[in-house]
Parts: sequence; C-alpha cells; structure tokens
Amino acid sequence: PSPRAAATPTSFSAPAAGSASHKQPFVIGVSGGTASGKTTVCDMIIQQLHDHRVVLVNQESFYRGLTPEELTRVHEYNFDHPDAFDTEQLLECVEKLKCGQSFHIPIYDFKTHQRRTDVFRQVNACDVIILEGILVFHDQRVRNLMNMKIFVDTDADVRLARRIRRDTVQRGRDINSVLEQYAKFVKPAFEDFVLPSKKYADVIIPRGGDNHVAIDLIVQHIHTKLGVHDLCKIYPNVYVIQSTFQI
Ligand code: UZR
Repeated sequence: PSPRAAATPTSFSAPAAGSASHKQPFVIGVSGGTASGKTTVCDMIIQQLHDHRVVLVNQESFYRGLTPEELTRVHEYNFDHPDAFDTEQLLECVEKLKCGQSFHIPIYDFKTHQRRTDVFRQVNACDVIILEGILVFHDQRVRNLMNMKIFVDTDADVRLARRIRRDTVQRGRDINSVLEQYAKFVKPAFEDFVLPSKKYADVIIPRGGDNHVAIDLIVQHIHTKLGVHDLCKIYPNVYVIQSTFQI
C-alpha cells in the first residue's frame, strides 16, 4: 500500500484499477530493423532498471496466425508488413497495462506460424512497459501511448549477417531461403515501413547493444522521468484527499 492509501479516510475508498488517479506506467518504444540489437538494448535497460517493475512486450507476440491457405504458400507471406500484426490487440494490451489492468499476451510459435491456443503470458501492473518490435512506431495510436521512443540503428550488413546466423542456427532454416526472404520481403519492408518510422524516435542509438554510453544516458533519463512521473501523479491525489477532508 502506498503512503497515500494509508492517509486516506476509511470512508474514502481506494481508486479502482484503471481509474484516472492510478499511477500510469512509463511506456518506452524500442524499434529498429531486423537483428539490429533491439532485444539486447531492452535487456540492458531492464537490467539497469532493477528497482522498478518492468514488463517487456514484444510486437512479435501479436503476429496473426496464418490461415491454412496462407500456410500452404508460406514463402509468399510477408511477415515484415504492418498487416502481419494484430495491431488492435497490441493497442488494447498497452492501454490495459497503462491503466493498471493485467493482460493475456498471446504466444506465437515461429515454427508453425501459429498462435499457441493452450497457453498465454499473463502480464500484470508495472512501473515501466517496454514495447519492442520492427514496426512499433508504425501506427500513430500505438506511438501516442509511448513516453519515450528509441530507434536502434545498426548497419544493414551487420544486421543481415546476424539474421543469417539466427535463422539458420536458431530457427533451422537453410541459407538460400533466408537470403531469398531477405531480398523479397525483409529489405523492402525495412525501406518502406521501418526506416520511415525512424523520424518519430526521440533517441537514435547507433551500434545497438554495443553502445553502452547511449544506454547509460537513456537509463539515467528514464530514472529522472520516473521520478517526475510519480510526482505528477501524486499531486492530483493530494488534492482529492484535501477536498474530501473539507467536506
Ligand atoms: P526481429 N518472422 C519469421 O521469420 N517467421 C514468422 O513466423 C514471423 C516472423 C520474422 C519476420 C521479421 N520475417 O523479419 C522478423 N520474415 O521475424 C522480425 N521473413 O523479428 O525484429 O527479431 O528480426
């Protein structure tokens, strides 16, 4: 219980989760091209924010499952296009978390290109939400929920080399299909959708997770903002308690 709740008169009920006086989490968007080091940057930020409750929401969890027909022609499916994601559900997730409610995040299986139907990931109230993905800056409504936007900017050759290693080693693909998919979908979608969304970033990190100076500066800023954020939310509550006493 917060000190404010302790000072609340017994006749004054605590605000319901989701009410206007709920302390809203600080939302950070982390975008960048495939294999740019987004996850590494998020992990480093999370490590340094150990004194706060942080929830990482990955845009990949919101991939739509492929229909049986799409599955028969999976090599023609564009996973890098904004329509491949269920953005409405992603929006609902961040909105709910922002007002202190929990959310069941789907679990996407990269091998079957389907959502798991038996399990989901429950995420609860938190202080910081990190929203990570290639296209998290694409939709204006999602962008508007963010308090800070970070774009991880890594050279295309470095990203392709990492992508080849990741897809062949971790996802069991053969190198020709990885290169084909890269040329046909990944690179054009990066140029059409990901790169143009870079202009919305507040901070651009060159070299991704290798850039410790940038990450330290970002974490310092988040700490400052979390403090300011808390204060802004405390004042309206103090006002409510005072007016209750006056009645
Ligand atoms: P990151 N992706 C798959 O490979 N399989 C799927 O079922 C769903 C997505 C890939 C997607 C995109 N593209 O480039 C990448 N393809 O996941 C985005 N082709 O993930 O940001 O971690 O690179």
